[in-house]
Amino acid sequence: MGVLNVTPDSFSDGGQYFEPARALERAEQLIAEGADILDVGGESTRPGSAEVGAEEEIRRVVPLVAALAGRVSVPLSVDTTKARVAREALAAGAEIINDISGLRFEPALADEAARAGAALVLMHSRGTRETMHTLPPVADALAEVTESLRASVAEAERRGVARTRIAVDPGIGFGKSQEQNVELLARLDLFAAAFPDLPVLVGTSRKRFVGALLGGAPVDERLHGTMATVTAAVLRGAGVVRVHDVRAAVDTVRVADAIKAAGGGV
Ligand code: HH2
Repeated sequence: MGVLNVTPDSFSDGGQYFEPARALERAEQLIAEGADILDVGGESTRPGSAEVGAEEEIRRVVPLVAALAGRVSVPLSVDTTKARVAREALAAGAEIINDISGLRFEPALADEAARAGAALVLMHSRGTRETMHTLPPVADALAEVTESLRASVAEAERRGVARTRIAVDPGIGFGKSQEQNVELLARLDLFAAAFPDLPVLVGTSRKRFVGALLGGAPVDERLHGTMATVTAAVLRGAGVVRVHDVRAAVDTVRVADAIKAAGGGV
């Protein structure tokens, strides 16, 4: 899954693809590099980022989704927590909604996914937009992530989303300590085993915990570290990896998949 942030302030690519023509060009580049899904985001979730109203998010995301839907063959995902944005994006041709709140912010988002027969990614996070990066970490991250996402999956199904249309994501970097981010990757097989029938999505790309493991590497020096996390995630059961650097990730996943197929997985 290739990331296409059409925001002025995303932590690693903010402002770069805010212009519609640049965004289309970038989308085509990500597909040429081998992305199987594009994830379009109109609101940054990085610590300290500004909240965007539904109108503005729709203005950023929906025309791009409509333009892409007519041009590309890969499924389009929209990274949003808002039911209205989801509705309009699905009407414009998106097929997947990626909700970093796991339906905690606007449970009605699941109604939109259900109505459209869309797929739904439920990511674990805690707290509100304002507090999710500053809450003290819980004692047992794996238990918290698993229990919370069980509730998210149940809510989605209660609102009519078919279980076969749901994927789960432990939400690396969202309200977890440095150690917990590493631990969640190390124990991803246990997380995957808690949802044996659902695909697991993992997003580690260029995140701060990778920089910290590399002694404080800035965002543009986290590529190799990110690919190590992609390898670990694939070997432990991730079915989808959300990345900015698609070219590198495609090669990494191909090799990791081969090692896994030869019995090297967990
Ligand atoms: N991480 C980010 C955003 N959306 N969605 C899922 N499913 N999983 C993730 O780990 C995830 C996500 C944060 O990264 P990014 O989009 O690069 O930055 P920003 O939130 O600043 O736009």
